[in-house]
Amino acid sequence: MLTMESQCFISVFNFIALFILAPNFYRHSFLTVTASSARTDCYDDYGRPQRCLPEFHNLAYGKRIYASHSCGKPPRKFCKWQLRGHTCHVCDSRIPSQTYPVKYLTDLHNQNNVTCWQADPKQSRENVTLILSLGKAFDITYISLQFCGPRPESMAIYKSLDFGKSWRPYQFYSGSCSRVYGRPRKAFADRENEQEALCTDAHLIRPLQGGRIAFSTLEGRPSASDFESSFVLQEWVSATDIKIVFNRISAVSKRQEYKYYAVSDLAVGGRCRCNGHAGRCPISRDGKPVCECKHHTAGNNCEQCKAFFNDRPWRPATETSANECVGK
Ligand SMILES: [Ca+2]
Repeated sequence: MLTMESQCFISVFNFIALFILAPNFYRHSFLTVTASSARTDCYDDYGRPQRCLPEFHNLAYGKRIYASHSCGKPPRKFCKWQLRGHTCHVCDSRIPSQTYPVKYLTDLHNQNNVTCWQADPKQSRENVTLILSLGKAFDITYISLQFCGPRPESMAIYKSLDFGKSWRPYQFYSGSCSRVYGRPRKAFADRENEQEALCTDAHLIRPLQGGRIAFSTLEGRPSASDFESSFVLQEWVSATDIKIVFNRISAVSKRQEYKYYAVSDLAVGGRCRCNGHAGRCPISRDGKPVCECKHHTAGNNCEQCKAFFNDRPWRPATETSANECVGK
């Protein structure tokens, strides 16, 4: 079992890796949602209330992911191109060394021992879906996928704010944005519609195999530099569930055994949403995370004042004011 510190290190390490692998990554999202305000103490040394936030984590690490498809039943041959030609193997769920289960998406990502989840090559003509359920609202900074097979030609990321009842698009990736998703190819959102899901083909750099696709929630959003006063973007980064749908595989070969979705690491960077009123978000008895609300606040996300502390309206804490609830 990994300690909290090592998990934290892994998430930070992953994020540094993202900076290296995705040079376009918008650093502001990291600074705004993570580093600049990483204070877990809700009161200062003099007992005065101050904004506090739970720690930043890779929220997918060790979590059970739902996958609509996995290979192995029945056993199926698959092949991959490598530096010295190609190699072929069999995915067979009856033989442990030849399985590619969904747990390999969120295990410890070790470059020297890469473990991959895989869909069946035959299933890759269908839409293949992955879902991460977080159990409560979280503020999401990035979502990234490290591929061990061909990258998808078309892929969409969605988020839910109501535990999977409804989904809203977060980002589209496609070689033909308008034809597949009915959206223009676009790198920046308009100021009038900052919650617009954008579409890009930047993920189709050759070779089409392996590599990482990383989505930063605030990249290309005009108000990202003023995140604290942008209610629209605060809502935009918030999610209870994340869904990834692979719609079309890249054509690395005409043969079926070369066309399959395979991912070695799904990482979702973010922190528990407590509106600046909790520094901790432990797992409750029912297995779901809950904000440990301070500043006389209450609720799943500390989104209301505690009973008898309603002398002024509830507000989220900001960098300059804790906006604590006040009572008699
Ligand atoms: Ca893995």
